[in-house]
Amino acid sequence: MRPGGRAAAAFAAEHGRAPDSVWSAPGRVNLIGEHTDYNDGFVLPFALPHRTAAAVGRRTDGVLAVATLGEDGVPRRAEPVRIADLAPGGVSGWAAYPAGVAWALRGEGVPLTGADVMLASDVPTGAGLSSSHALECAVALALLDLAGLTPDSEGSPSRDEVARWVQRAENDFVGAPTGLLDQTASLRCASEHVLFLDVRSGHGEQVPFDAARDELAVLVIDTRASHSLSESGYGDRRRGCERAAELLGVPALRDVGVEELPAATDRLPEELRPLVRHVVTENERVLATVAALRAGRLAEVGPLLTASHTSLRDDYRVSCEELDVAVEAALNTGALGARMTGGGFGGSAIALVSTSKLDAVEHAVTEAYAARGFTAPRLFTAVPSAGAGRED
Ligand code: GAF
Repeated sequence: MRPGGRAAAAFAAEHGRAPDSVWSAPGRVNLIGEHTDYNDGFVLPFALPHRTAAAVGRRTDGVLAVATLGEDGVPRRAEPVRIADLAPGGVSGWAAYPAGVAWALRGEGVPLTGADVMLASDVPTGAGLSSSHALECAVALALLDLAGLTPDSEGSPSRDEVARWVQRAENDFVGAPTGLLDQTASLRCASEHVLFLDVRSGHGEQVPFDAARDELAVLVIDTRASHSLSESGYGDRRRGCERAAELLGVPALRDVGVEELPAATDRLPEELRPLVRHVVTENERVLATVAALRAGRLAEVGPLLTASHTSLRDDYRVSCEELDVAVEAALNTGALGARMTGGGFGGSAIALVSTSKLDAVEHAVTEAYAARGFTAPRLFTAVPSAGAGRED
């Protein structure tokens, strides 16, 4: 059963009544445009078929009571909290994500009278595929629904506003200094398309993406190497970019043109130069990828993906051995391109592979991991799927 059905059934079993509604939101892969979002740049994600569902029922006592369905089908219950008492640092572990969303919505004046929430998910966790944002977006939409608000309809916040609220939950409540890529992807992506998002303006264009038409597939390789954005070097990279922009006298690194790159990097301390080089060239690669997709030349995207990985590995330094081995094994077996996706330091890689070579690439990656004694990777192909929405 899909997460929506499982969440609804578990809610009914737990509370003896049907939920008021069920909302779900997908995880994502980012085709290209990594570590550009907090530099006001360009990203190109698509939604995974994997989703997190939130079944909700109204309460009137101001309490938020959340449970999540384990793989064994047994609900794990978080300590119920009074929404009025929520404050950053007050909730830890997985329960901080739904609590952070309620805290952010409360801060925006959304009237919350309390809620029972049952979560169910098939988004791989800790895989850099945005499971936390899928959870937060599903909870945000479900709580908004209880307050009589449906994003993008008359009198309700837009999906972009909800993305910013979810970002606040993540940054200020959970304590992970992430950008806008993941929430926006989860909320705005559409099936059969990648979302070309200009993070500065919020302008998004749905670009058709049908790899199967060219007998290609996007293979997702979950390295199962640990990935934690709040504890990793993510914040260091982000601060480095902000410092570089300040020294260059621009609002964000987005404002450095590729032709100005040599002169700009000359003006910076040694350690900031590779960060700027990555961000500026990555934005260019997103634009080149979009141009190739618009022209129907999907195969041209392969080398751009690989160049992105090289830049993330050598300049931005957010890759790791497991990601590099996956990318190298895929490329050596004939993938058109491959790269890490998401924040890095573990998590997942993607490879653009001809369908005739899929088995060989999967085998090569699995063998390369076994030879190095790494935990076996999880592999699946993914097509752009629907963004967040109501389940029933
Ligand atoms: C993580 C963050 F959450 C995103 O905001 C983004 O910065 C990404 O890493 C890197 O592109 O997924």
